[in-house]
Amino acid sequence: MAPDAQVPLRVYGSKVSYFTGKLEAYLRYKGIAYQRIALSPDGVARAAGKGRLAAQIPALQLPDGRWITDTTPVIAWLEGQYPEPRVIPADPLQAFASVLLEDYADEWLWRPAMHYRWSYAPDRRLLSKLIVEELLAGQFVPGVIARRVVEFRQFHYFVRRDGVNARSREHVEGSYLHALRWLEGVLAKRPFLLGERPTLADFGFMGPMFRHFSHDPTPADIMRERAPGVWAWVSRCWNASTLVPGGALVAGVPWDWEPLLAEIGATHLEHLHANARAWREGRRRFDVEIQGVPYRQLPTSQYRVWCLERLRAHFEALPEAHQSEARELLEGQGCWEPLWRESELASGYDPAGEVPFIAGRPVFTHQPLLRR
Ligand SMILES: N[C@@H](CCC(=O)N[C@@H](CS)C(=O)NCC(=O)O)C(=O)O
Repeated sequence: MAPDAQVPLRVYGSKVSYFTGKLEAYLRYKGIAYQRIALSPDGVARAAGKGRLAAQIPALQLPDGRWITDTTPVIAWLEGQYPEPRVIPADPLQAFASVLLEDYADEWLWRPAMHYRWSYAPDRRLLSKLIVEELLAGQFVPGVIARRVVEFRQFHYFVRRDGVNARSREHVEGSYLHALRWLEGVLAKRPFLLGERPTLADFGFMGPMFRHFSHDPTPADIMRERAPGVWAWVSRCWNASTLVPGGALVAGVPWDWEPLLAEIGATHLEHLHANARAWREGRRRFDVEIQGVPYRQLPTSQYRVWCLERLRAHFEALPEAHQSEARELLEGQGCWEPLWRESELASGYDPAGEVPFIAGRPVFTHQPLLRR
C-alpha cells in the first residue's frame, strides 16, 4: 500500500550525515513530507521504542509503522510509491549508468569524505562538537570527553582502518579532486548531470558533496576555490523542488560522463572486485592496488559484495538491445572487465530479497564471518 502523502515520513538521522543528506535532498525534490528526528537520546529512545534501534542512519518509519533503511533501495522503492517527478531516468542505459554513479558516490567517495572530516583538525573539532550536541542534547555529560571519544572512534574506524595512511593519503584526496573536476566540467554545460532537472546521479553525488564536502571546512574551502559550479549545484539540488516540472534530459549517456566512468572502472570497481574475492576466500582484510597506489588491510565488506551483485543484476535485467549498448560503453571505459572478473558472487546479504525492509547492516560488519 502506498504511504499516505499527507502523513510525514519519520526520518531518523543526523544533520551532518552523508546518507541522511542524500535522502533529504531526494525527499525535498519529490515533495514527500518528512520529519527529521535527530539522533539525540530522545530520538534514539523513540526509534527503540518502536521496536527498532537503527544500526545505521538514516532509518525511515513509514506512516503505517514499517521501517526501511539503506538510501539506495529506499530511493528505488519510493520511486515506485511516488512516481512523479521521476528521478530514475526512463532510458534504460541512462538508468544503468546512473546506478553505477550512485554506487561510486556512495561507496568510493565515502573514504575521502571521512578522511577530510576526521584527519584535519578544524574539521574534526567542528564535527565532533556538532555530533555531540546532537547526540547528547539535554544530557549532562562532559562534552569535551565525549568529543574526544567521537574523534577517536571515527578516525580509527573510518580513516585508519579503511586504509588511509602516508602512502595512500594523496590518492584518497585525489579521488575528491577528480570528482570535483569532473562535476565542474559537466555542470558548466547543464544545470544537472543529465539535463535540466536532477536525476538519481545528482542525488547520489549529494551524499558526499552536500553534508561532507560542501560543509566541512577543509574540503568546502577547496570546493569554493576550485569548483564554484559544484558549490552552486549543491544548493540547486537542495532547492530543486522549486523547478518548473518537466525539464528536458539529454539523450543517452553523454560523452562527458566517460571520463568519470573510466575513473569508476579504475577505482571503485577494482575495489569491489578485490573485496568480493576476499569475501569468497573468507578473509577479514585484504590488500589491493588502485591506480598504482597500495591500499593495505582494508576491511572486507559483505554489504559491498551485495553492491556488486546489484550492479550485475541491473545489467542483466536490461533489455537485450540495451545490454549490448551498455557493454560497449563499459568496455570502452575499462568498467566491464572488473565488473565481471569475480566469477561467482554469494554475498548472502539479502537472501529473501527484502530490502529496504531490513535493518541495514553497517558497511564493515563481519557478522557472517564470525558465525563460521
Ligand atoms: N548504504 C547505507 C549507508 C548508511 C550509513 O553508512 N550511514 C552512516 C552515517 S552517514 C552510519 O550510520 N554509520 C554508522 C556508524 O557510524 O557507526 C545507506 O545508503 O543508507
